[in-house]
Amino acid sequence: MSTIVSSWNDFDPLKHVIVGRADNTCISPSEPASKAKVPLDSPMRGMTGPRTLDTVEKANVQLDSLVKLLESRGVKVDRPTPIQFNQAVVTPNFMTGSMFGCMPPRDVLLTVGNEILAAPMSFRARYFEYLAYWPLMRQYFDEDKNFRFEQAPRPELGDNSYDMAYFDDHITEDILLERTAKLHMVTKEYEILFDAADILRMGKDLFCQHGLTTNRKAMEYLRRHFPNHRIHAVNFPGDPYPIHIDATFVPLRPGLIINNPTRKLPEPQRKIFEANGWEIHDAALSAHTEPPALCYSSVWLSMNCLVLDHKTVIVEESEKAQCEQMDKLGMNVLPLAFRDAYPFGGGLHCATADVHREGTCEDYFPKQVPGTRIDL
Ligand code: DAV
Repeated sequence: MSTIVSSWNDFDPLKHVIVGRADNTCISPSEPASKAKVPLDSPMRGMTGPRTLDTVEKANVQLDSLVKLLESRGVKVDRPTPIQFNQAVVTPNFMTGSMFGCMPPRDVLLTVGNEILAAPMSFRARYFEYLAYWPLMRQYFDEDKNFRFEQAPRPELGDNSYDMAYFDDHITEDILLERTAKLHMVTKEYEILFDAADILRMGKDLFCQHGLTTNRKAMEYLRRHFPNHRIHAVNFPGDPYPIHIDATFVPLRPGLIINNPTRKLPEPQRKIFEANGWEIHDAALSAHTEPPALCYSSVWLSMNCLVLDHKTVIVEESEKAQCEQMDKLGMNVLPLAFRDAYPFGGGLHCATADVHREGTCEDYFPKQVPGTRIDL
């Protein structure tokens, strides 16, 4: 038997990856957590139902072209099995009218070494999304005797899990900015809540964004679940809808990170990077002033790139400034059209989940300093 699953970071040479599919994706009904995510002025507010077939087909064309590009670079690609997402989710604690989709595997699957940990998820509509990945997980389990196939505690996601009074008629973006800077999120500390895309994997250190989809209890859970790792809490004031770290803080290779210039890592949290000689660069501005129609994410998907190795990165092709910046930083940039896929759950990093990268669990931060560590 050979090793199928092994990945410790987002930059070592990529060998095997899961790429999502757009089939059957729904705009799910408003719920406590997504109310907080869908921007106040978005036409998506109040909209629900399956996405139109022409938009699904266009997104799949671009997802398929990502698959072709990866395969041409020698990367093995697996795909999830879309389920009928246009069905209600009913549990003892909540009901909601539909599921979401399986375009962004990064949100669900956290790969740490020989383990893939399925996240609890913080949106009710995404409660059963893991099922789209279970056929692959079963296959890896059969083929790789060291694969640890794990699921984080399933959350209740009842009304106790959210601040149900977070949204009222007087809410404004300024109020949201004030609250998120103070770490007052719509998700409470009632139970362990995280999406996998809030966790940045860098060898022995896991940096977790405290935001709408990941709470402090999740970090404490990760500390106990991964006893050989060091768990850090980071947050990025400036984002009224903080969700997922991968359009905010993105490593390109050991020692080099780009940070969203409108969501800067606070000074005390920068110390660990400075102490270990890492450079943090402001990311280039997006070429766009608006995301595509009916998209949950911001224009900052410009920095949501997929690193293939320490010198190669796939970037959305219209993001010329971002491509140029990465080129100057010494990366070989592979541009790829991907904006038709954005509304289905994000950019190039979101649309993928690591199965195998070369390399081992390195210590990139031998000098640990207070400021981010949840247990220091
Ligand atoms: O900037 O809207 C998108 C992250 C998606 N995984 C943003 C964050």
